[in-house]
Amino acid sequence: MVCSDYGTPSMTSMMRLVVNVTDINDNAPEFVQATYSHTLDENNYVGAEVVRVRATDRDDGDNGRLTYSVAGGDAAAAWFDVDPTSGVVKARVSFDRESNGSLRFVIASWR
Ligand SMILES: [Ca+2]
Ligand SMILES: [Ca+2]
Repeated sequence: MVCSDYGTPSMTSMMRLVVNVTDINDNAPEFVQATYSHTLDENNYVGAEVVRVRATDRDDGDNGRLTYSVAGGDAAAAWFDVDPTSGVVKARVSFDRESNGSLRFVIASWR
């Protein structure tokens, strides 16, 4: 930046201005895939790993740090656990194909 006076001769002074742009939380997390489809053999053991989901967030620091949770009703939460940091989804129950052939649920990511 330069500052000048109106005198004759004009005198000037200069200074350096540094602007640091800080991050705000203006990006929502995005899942790498919009839909994950996975098959699981019935009569699985409780705690069997089903799938690993992953989302990314363009923000920095805490604004880009993610946590995962099962959304979309009590049934989904009764069927599956998702690790809040790793995104690994595990079965909470042993499934029986004859009573539940296809399970659909939603995982949300926050920050
Ligand atoms: Ca964010
Ligand atoms: Ca940002």
